[in-house]
Amino acid sequence: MSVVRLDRWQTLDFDPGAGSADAGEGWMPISAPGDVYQALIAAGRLDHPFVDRNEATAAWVRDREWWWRTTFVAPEIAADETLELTFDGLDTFAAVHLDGAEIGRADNMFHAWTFPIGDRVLPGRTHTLSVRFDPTALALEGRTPPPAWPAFTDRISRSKRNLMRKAQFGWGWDWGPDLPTVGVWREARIEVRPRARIADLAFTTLTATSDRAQARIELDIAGAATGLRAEIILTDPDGHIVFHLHRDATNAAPVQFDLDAPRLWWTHDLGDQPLYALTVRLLDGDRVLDETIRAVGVRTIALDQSPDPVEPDATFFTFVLNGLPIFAKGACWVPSTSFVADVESDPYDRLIGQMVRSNMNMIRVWGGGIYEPDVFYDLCDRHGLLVWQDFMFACAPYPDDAAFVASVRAEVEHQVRRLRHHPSMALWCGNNENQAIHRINEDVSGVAAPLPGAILYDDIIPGLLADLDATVPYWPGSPWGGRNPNGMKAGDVHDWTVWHGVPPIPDDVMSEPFGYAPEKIVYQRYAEDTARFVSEFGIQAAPALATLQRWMDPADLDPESEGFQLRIKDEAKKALAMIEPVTGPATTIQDYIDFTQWTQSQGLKFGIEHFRRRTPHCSGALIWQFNDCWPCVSWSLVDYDGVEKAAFHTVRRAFAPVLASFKELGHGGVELWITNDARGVIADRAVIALTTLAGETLWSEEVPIDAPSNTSRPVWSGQVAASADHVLTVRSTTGAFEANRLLTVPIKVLALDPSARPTMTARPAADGALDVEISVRAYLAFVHLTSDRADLVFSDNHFDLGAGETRSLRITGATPVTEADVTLRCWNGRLG
Ligand code: BMA
Repeated sequence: MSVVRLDRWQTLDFDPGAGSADAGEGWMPISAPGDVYQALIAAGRLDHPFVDRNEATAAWVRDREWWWRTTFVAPEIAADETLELTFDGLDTFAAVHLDGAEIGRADNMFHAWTFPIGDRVLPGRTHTLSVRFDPTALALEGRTPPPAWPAFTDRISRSKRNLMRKAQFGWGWDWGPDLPTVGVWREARIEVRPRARIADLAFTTLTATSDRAQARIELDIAGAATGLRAEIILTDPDGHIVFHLHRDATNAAPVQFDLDAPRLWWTHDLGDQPLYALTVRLLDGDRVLDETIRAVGVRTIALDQSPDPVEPDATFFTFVLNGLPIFAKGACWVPSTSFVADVESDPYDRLIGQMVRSNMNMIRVWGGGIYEPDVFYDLCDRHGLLVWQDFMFACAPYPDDAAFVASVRAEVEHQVRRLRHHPSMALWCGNNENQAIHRINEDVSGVAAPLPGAILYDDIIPGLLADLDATVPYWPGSPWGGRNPNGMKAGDVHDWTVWHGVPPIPDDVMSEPFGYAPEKIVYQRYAEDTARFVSEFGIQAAPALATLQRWMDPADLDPESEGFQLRIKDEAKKALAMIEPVTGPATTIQDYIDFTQWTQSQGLKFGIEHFRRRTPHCSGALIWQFNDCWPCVSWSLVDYDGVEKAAFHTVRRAFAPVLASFKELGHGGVELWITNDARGVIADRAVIALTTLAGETLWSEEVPIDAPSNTSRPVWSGQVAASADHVLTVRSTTGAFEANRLLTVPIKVLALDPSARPTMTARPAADGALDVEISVRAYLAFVHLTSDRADLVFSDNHFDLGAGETRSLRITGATPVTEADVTLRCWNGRLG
């Protein structure tokens, strides 16, 4: 087996229909994986579209015909071998040419394309390979998308995005720029391959307890002939062989076997992530013809949808890992850059580390982006994060003609075969919001109609999964389940009452009209949510000032400026309505950043605490959205430069395995709840105190805690009158949970001492880190450190401190951190 990687190319654009691989001047070097924006930026033909107001200046790129060309020397092949040209991804409408002759076409960026070329090349000779990418508008000329939906009509009819199997967000989203990519966006190679080969390999855990697991391996050997043998070896994480089999390669029967005392794979909050190595070889005597190695995990995953015995007419939606029901804590993932081919700089490692640090155990790969590369799922396996994987359809009706269905079939088969062995894979989901938006449109128009493309989620995808991966659960859409796809009695819910003003759907019908007046979208409305699993909820916040400064013209650093508005892809008035009751209006850019970040952090804290208190009736809270694809104002917790917003830290605390939270009951009634997602019983004593902001204790009480695993219960109740000068706190006497607090009034009316300032001492720690201690003499809110450096990692940040309290934290960075790198800020009636 030999491989020639095709990573060096040249690219050039032409008028549609006028291009060729040997015409034109000014061919630009480009590597594969890559896209034409990268080539244009490097060649100085395009200013970076993320900088200043440049996005629109790249609009011409999509209307050009793009050619890519490269050369290769054809390798020798033996009689029992073939020569194949494989593109792991072509984006999107492509005609592949070898020495000037077209050898095939592609029209789906979500699966690999392979072309046999053995008969077309001469070993040792240099050949030319070229790919023509047609403008999507030309490729789809004359075709009309299925009737679009009001909110999406404009974008869909302009781009026809739902007619093409191409990343949907690239055409612009309510957090993303309109920058559709073009190019060889995944690895391209020429491979000498044996005619007999390992075509497919599947590993499945059928049952698993700590004593014994049952596993199954399925092998598909193409061109298997008598005399060839298959060898299967499974080694445990210490390298010991736990299963070994030699058999005739023509034997296609699944191999089922037991593992004694298996090392089970868990999410990072519940246990370890042991990975076994599965090696399969195809042997001709001693000669290895083909070999496949996969890291696999032993675990079972199921979705409990049994009736909830406590809440009438409702059913659970609870992930069960190795027999243990879990509360899924996490966020939705969008592509980490608009330039999805940009694998080298993709910050997967950092972002997934941040998810783990924020106590998340599930990540939802949202259906308007891409199927992420292997490295993403490998990291989820290694770090103990479950993956909810949408298929790539979002917020649109889709075609169901034969050609489209065939293309989707090829895509689903490819992706499921690629991803199913990952122990992190927890759910296959048909699409994002297609059924739910369709239903809203039906309700608003009063006209019921079939959902275009429903056959994909109801028939085609589940049909393929029944063959390819029957053990990981399938869910037809997000949200889905029950009488209304977004109803709260069954399945999952996208709770967009807060922010978007989508009315709550207790069961079947919307409970009120749409609207986003401040009182309609206040974050306290999360308390009305009675969902089984909230797979989206979120509030927008601006990124840190330094992030905006890195990308924007200083003249645009004003919330009213046109340049700033270009960074807000949703309606700007929603943020203003959102912050109004909490912080009051923002006039400066710094206010806008602070007020939106504070509101986001307090709103998500409120929501998560509510959802977790509903354990076991609710068993999941996935925030919209974790990350950004460019520097913008969005719902993300981590901005494009990797800087954590205030909410990152409040979410981290609210997602901690053991949570103590206050629930306001109205009329001054308050309860303290303990939510325990950890594996053991929590036995503790909690101290509850009401203090003034100056630090006087009005009363305090100590209560015993005895919280079994996977429970949430009230442990105390009392009366606390709303006051601008009081704060209710709870702390653990054993350190079993993080301290928490309840402010009974919004921050804008909190009677903070305007002269109070936090003080900070800093000293260098090992490896260039900086240890910091922050103290206050009177209560201060929103105490935090900012930095111009995007590489800094704060072990803690963004907290309130009570009178006389001190908080210690560590800051690490790519290079040594000094006190001069950070600025200490707080809210003491104003921000400074
Ligand atoms: C949901 C998502 C996205 C969208 C987000 C914010 O509906 O599925 O499509 O970006 O809300 O509006």
